[in-house]
Amino acid sequence: MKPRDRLRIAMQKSGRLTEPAQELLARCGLKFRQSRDKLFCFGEGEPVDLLLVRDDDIPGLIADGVCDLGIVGRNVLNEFQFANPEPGAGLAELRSLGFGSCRLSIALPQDEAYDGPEQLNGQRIATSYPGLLGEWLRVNNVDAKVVFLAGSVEIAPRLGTADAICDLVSSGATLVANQLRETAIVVESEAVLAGHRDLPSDERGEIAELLLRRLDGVIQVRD
Ligand code: PRT
Ligand code: ZN
Repeated sequence: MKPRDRLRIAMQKSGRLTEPAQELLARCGLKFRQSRDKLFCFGEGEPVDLLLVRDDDIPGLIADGVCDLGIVGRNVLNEFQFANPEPGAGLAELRSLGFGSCRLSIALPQDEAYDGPEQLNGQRIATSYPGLLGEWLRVNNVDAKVVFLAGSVEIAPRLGTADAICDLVSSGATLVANQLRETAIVVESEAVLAGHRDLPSDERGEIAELLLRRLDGVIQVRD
């Protein structure tokens, strides 16, 4: 890969995190010119560029060195780290950003009582987060079957393909609409700035440090 002298930040192209991430970078004094393909935004002023991608691709792009930093949900970052322990180990949550709050939770059909994790023994749990759920099951000593679904996880119990689900929840309205009840929190999530545990040792590292300082200022003012 060609060496880069400009810092590259990956963020979600279109979704819940897009607008707040753009706003945050603007408050850090960064300005970008959008390219026609909308994949790449060239930074004006500072040597910082943006790559606009699906959120799920962000940890892998950082691990592969295509980007230096990324704005992504902790749920996505941690899932990558559990599913890919080798490249994932080099990644770290550098800052929590205070937006995109949600939780990855286990939910059961509304009419089922819940007395604790052991109740999930032998159950089928549908999720898009097999790494995080697997870790929670291991820590809680539960022997359950993880059923991977890429989307529409909340309908699995009604379809009979799973007994419970493990999915993202914010207001809880989706669970209620699907006659489900939140029973255990696996991860409390929000948007985070992800990057390599060690910042690059060249000019990009210096720019990253400057950005982190500005970010701390912005976060402090907001809190
Ligand atoms: O296209 P791309 O892959 O980039 O987008 P995406 O569809 O995978 O992601 P997107 O935009 O839906 O979410 C991006 C990130 O926002 C997630 O990874 C989380 O970190 C965060 N986030 C915050 C949420 C929610 N809140 C949330 N409520 N992500 C998803 N949801 C879902 C939830 O699973 C439920 O199905 O929204 C639905 C409504 O939630 P309730 O509880 O308010 O009903
Ligand atoms: Zn996604």
